Amino acid sequence: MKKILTIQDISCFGKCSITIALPVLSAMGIETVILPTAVLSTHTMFKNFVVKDLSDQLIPITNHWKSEGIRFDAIYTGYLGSAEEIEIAERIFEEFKTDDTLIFIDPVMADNGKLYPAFDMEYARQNARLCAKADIIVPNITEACFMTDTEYKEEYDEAYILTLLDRLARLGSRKVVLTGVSLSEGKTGIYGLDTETGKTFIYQNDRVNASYHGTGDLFSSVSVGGIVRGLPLLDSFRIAADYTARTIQVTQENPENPWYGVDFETTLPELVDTLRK
Ligand code: PXL
Repeated sequence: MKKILTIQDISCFGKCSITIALPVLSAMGIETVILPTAVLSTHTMFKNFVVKDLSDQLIPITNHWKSEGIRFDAIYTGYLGSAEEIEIAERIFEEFKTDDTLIFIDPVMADNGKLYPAFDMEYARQNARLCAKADIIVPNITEACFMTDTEYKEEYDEAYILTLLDRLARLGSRKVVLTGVSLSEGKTGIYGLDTETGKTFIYQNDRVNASYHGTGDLFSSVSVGGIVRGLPLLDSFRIAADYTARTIQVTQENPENPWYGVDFETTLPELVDTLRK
């Protein structure tokens, strides 16, 4: 069975990071190994959350895995929480990367033009350094701007996206994929660049007018799951984008109107059906 190691926090309540990656990747038929960087009572959009940092546990845990000869087909990082955890993630890549290990980085730190509460510019610079170690990075436009010192724009054209892709490519990842790119009214999607061939790729789906926490984690989990299952890159991103949009739509229709996370539990069987086709 394919194995993915995912390194991110556990937000006990709120549906994001590991509480999305683990169920989604498992449902996709992938053995999912978790390395929790911290335990939070909720994700950071709630007030008064409490956190237990687990940085000092990460190397002892991975040393044990190393001694057991455990290997991974991919390592997927998301929300890391501190500069120290970024450094530890780098060390883990060095320890576990083989020619067949995909390094997939979602440099979770910002959205809508702003850094998340826990982060500053130094963290953005560290994340940019981490991205050099990746095969694939999937920042949103805000994260790309922070990592490349580019002005954030709410309204932009294709030339702006191509400039961002070019600057991201210079960070060193083999493939760079911008998420949340909207190039026409009512559409959103991804715009990617393969830095080895110079070829760009694009997928746009219908935009659902709502934003929820954890949708980036959902998109990344399905994308890396598809790639590790052996699907072509663009098919993986297409399935992930469609599934994320569908899940937002279903969440919006839920009369309980959950604000803190998406109803991926409702749509997971549809994802599994899609993969069977
Ligand atoms: O969904 C990204 C994410 C993951 N983990 C924590 C977060 C966030 C976004 O804010 O707060 C703890």
